[in-house]
Amino acid sequence: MARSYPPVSIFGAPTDVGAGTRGASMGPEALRVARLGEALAARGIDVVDTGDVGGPRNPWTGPADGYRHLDEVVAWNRAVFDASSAILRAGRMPVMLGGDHCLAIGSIAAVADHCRRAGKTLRVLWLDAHTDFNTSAITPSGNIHGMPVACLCGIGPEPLVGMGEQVPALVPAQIRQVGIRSVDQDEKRLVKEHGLDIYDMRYIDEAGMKQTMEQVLLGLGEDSHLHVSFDVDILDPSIAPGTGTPIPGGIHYREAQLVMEMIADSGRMGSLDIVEVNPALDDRNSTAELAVDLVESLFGKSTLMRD
Ligand code: B3U
Ligand code: MN
Ligand code: MN
Repeated sequence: MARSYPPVSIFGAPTDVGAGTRGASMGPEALRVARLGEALAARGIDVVDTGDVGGPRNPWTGPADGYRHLDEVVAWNRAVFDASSAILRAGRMPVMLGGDHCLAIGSIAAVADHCRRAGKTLRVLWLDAHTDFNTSAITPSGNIHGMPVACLCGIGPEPLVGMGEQVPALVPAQIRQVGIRSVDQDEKRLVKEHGLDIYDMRYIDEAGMKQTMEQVLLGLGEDSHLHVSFDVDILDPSIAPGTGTPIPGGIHYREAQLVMEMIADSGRMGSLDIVEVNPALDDRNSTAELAVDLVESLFGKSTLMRD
């Protein structure tokens, strides 16, 4: 049976201010060139592309007090927060095209406020090679794309932690992380301390992706809003080379399709980030094309005749 989807509003946040490698700022255009909007429209979804939000240029300076480009990261996240909030208020599903993963602070803070207003229970599915749970005290890089999950859980600088009305935006029990295989030494201690629910590559290898995703999606109900934050570096670099911090040993094509298909089957996805696509490192836009292929599955396209 075909599932019907709420209307979708795509917007881009073309910046790499949170990253340590330049180029994710070109991600939104790469996803458009790969025909993301057209692919969703072809599935019968009401989709509009509202264009890009704006923000400061990347000054490409070093870290200060443990943060690189903090002011710029705050400005971009405010723009993302405002765009996501407006889309949610209009009763549409925001699809944020990054940009680097620091932008999920703004998108998820907006979703957290929306869920509180709407009486919905928010669950965040963080698809990533990294836990992104660093702080200024323990970061090896100062890059804020390594910190968004900590900021959303209330650990971080005030302007990022207090992006929305609900502070902190999330508690760790709302988050599921899948595909993890790169966690810094002190970050490991912190994720354990805060009890993050992590399905790392070893878990996936042992349990298989079907059981992993059953576990991840357990407990979602009528009143659940599932936010999917899709960092393309969850994918193995052999199939997704166009990303700034590729880590070997990632999930492969069929596993990735199953992740997306099982999320689609849950029927609970209410918002989405697609981040860390870096065309400067890509092989003829193949990573953006793969991301679009996977997002089609996320919106119910099935390899067999189930849709
Ligand atoms: N954990 C490292 C690397 C990193 C995190 N997220 C990305 N890279 N994309 C750091 O710099 O925090
Ligand atoms: Mn990430
Ligand atoms: Mn990552």
